[in-house]
Amino acid sequence: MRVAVLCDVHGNLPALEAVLAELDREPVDEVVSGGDLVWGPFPSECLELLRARGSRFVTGNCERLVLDADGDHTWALERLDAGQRAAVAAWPGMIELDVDGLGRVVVCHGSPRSNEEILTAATPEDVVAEALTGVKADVVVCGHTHHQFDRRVAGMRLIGAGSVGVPYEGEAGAFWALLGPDVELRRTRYEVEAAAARLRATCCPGRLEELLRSSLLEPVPREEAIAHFERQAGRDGGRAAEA
Ligand SMILES: [Mn+2]
Repeated sequence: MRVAVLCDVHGNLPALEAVLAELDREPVDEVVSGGDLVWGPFPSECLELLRARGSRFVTGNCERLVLDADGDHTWALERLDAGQRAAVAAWPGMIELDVDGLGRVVVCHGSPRSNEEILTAATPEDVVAEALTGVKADVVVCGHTHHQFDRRVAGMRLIGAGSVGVPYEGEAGAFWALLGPDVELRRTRYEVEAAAARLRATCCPGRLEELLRSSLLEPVPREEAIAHFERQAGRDGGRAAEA
């Protein structure tokens, strides 16, 4: 069994289309959306593309912001019909899968206990272990921090799937994870200048221009993004300075 985990699409339809085109060439048994799908320029279109694939969905923190019509997120909510809103509201915080070669896999957004938990490539091991307390899994796949990593902590393998739509990898592309029989951290290339024009044309409000620039057009270095997330979590850069 092979599973594609697509996190943090953030309504970036051209990026999602590029990944799904790759999955047409290399089919998988399951597609799992790891949250933060529907805040961004093409919420309805991204949702429908994944529904058409029979995807399973985990909720992210941005799904709650959209459903609560929080500030700029109101725009995305207005693009979802009643059926779509009900579907999004029902998404679980995590899902479990059995993947040959990997064992019991948990897919979540921030961590199994919170879709706002910040786990990075540099998060100290004791912090990760505490976040995973009580979790019964061989592999935990998370998103939310928009960069890829593959760590072994507390007897488990912790995977950062990266972000399809708004990656902080120091290079452009759509980043995701392929599970089974091992874990492959994947990057799908696409035309980001053309994509940016399509995304801008939606007139999606909020930080779109800043997100496009920092993730795709002039990508900030990965280490800078990791240090930013660690500071945001109150951890003063974690191990990023040593990385
Ligand atoms: Mn998130």
